[in-house]
Order: sequence, then structure tokens, then C-alpha cells
Amino acid sequence: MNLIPAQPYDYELPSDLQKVALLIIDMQRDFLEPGGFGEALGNDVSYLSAIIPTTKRLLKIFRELQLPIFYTIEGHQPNLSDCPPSKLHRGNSTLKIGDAGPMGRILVLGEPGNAIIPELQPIANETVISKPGKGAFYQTQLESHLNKQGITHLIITGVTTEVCVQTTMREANDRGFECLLVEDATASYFPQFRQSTLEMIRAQGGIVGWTATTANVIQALD
Ligand code: C5J
Repeated sequence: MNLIPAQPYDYELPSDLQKVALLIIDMQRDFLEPGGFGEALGNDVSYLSAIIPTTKRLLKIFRELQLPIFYTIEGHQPNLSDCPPSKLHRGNSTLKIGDAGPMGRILVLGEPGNAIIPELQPIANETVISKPGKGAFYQTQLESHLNKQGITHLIITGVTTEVCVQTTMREANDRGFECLLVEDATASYFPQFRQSTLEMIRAQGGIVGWTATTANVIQALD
């Protein structure tokens, strides 16, 4: 039995590792790069870029073992037809979804800022899911991809911990996936929100799932 030392207790990997997928959430230039939308809103993007090395290490081992890898991008069609008015108008920022930002139109698919950062560029046979919401299961093909490939276990990384990552993990948990969030491969502009999310996920015997470090995940897979 292959176990990842985790909280609140060890996470059991299936004997067939092809059932385990790496899910990298919203590592987009506009959220992570200096000069992007996230920084334009006054956020310190270094909190987010700090997880690039750990995410790269996880990507490397999943690629070496030829295990399934999925990425998500939060973005909308250029005509914003998939963006509900509530999302479009929320907030008091001068820059809204669809407006021209420092790296193209904000949260619009295909714009430079909407791309995954160069350090984590997907390669052949890796699946990129674009999503209009915070959760990766809402109005996407993610669930059918996972089911078709027989995936039962998700190793989850990305940004931001308390928004798209947590929403996705809760959606996945409700659908029966065994989810582990990698503690040092997820980040928020608000470090205290990241910490609270980790704690609430693994509370009550792992009510949403497990958390573990990158090193422990890699050691168990190696
Ligand atoms: C993500 C957001 N990816 N915070 N989006 O968390 O709007």
C-alpha cells in the first residue's frame, strides 16, 4: 500500500497510479505575473509566484511517470456570453472582466494575460480545461474527462487557495473523488486565507479531503 504522509491522516494511493491525476488550477499570467491584472488590483503577486518551483516539481514527476495532468484556466468567451451579470458587475474596481488590462482583455480566453505562465506550459497529452466559474466542474467537461480516464484521485495545486482551488476541491469531493491539496503548491494573495482553507479542508477527519507537502507527495510516487 502506497501512502502519502498527510493531514489529517495518511492518504492512500490506488495501486494503479493511472487513476491519480495532477490538477493545476488557474496558474495564469494575469494572476501571477508582475504587470498583470492581479498586481493592477494592488495584490502582491509574489505570494502566488512562490509556488511555481513546487508546482514544477510535481509536474516533473507526473510527466516522468506518465500520469494524467489537467490544467484549468478561468476565462470567458470574447463576447462574454458565458459570464453571468452578477460576475461581470461585481466589485468596485475600475477594471472589469472584458476590459483592456495590462496584458489584454481581463479574463478573456486567448488573451496574453489569460495564458498559463511559461514555466508551467502544458505539453502534448495534457488537458487544459477553460472554465467560466470558480469551480472547475461548473459548465466544463472536466468530470467527463476524469471519468472516461478512470481517474479517482486528484492531487490539487494552484491559485487562489480560498477561491478557485477550494471551490473545485469541494465540487470534486461531492462527486466522489479522493482529493489531496498540496500545501506548498497552492497560494493566495492573502496568506491567512490559504492557511484557513487548508485547516477547514482537513478538519473533521478530512471533511473535504487531505493536505500534504510537495516533498511527501513526490516521495510516495517515486
Ligand atoms: C481564482 C479568482 N483562480 N480568485 N480566481 O481563484 O478570481
